[in-house]
Amino acid sequence: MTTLYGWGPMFDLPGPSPYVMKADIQMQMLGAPFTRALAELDSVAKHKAPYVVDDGVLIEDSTFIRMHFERKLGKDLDECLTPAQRGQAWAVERLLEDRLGLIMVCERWLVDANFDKGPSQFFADVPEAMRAQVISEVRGGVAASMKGHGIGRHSREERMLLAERDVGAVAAMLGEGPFLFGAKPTAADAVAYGVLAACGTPFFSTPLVALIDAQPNLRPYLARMEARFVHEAAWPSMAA
Ligand SMILES: N[C@@H](CCC(=O)N[C@@H](CS)C(=O)NCC(=O)O)C(=O)O
Repeated sequence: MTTLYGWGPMFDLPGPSPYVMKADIQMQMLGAPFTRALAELDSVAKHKAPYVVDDGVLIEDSTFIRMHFERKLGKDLDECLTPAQRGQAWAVERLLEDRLGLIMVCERWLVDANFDKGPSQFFADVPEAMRAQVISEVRGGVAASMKGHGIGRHSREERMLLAERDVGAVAAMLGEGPFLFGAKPTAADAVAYGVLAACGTPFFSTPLVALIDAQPNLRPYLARMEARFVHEAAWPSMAA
């Protein structure tokens, strides 16, 4: 039995986490049968979602989840790619997850209005008497980690200059598609969907939305990925 742990629909998205959406889509691409359950971060060492329990074995981190199922099922999500395309796929994944994704985190966590309508919901179960203190500590931790990475040291305007280049690079790679490397979706499409959808949700007030809209091929691409891979009803209710 295989269970993917994460979160279901939030923020007008199939889920709040690009990494959970990526793992979900990649497991579908691999044909791995699985059920979905709400993450309990305190129960896992890395304290992050997604994680999977596969026949009693815990796998943490979306990339290790992909590797585990590729190995187990004897499949390769990038089998149709040339060696050069494999390199490009890995590079675009890193750009999306390790740069654009962090800019998206800054927009959600460091901009007060976005935090209040978005990530603050994660603390709804914290007793009211301690909620403000817990929020302040966790938000402070996110701000510190963004500073430590370096992205948090830029102004919001500077981050958007970088994001514009990132979004433009992915859109240029996609071209007429229909997927990043042609007719068949590959692992990088799952990553691109997760991060670009998270940047483009109109739920948040962020210049990232306009950057996505400025690329005429991106919304149709996201819609194509959704038509194939998004099954919102399959997550348990967040209130359960
Ligand atoms: N490298 C990880 C990143 C996962 C990640 O950052 N997950 C976030 C949600 S988007 C999380 O669980 N954060 C909780 C925490 O840091 O305490 C992966 O690819 O799975």
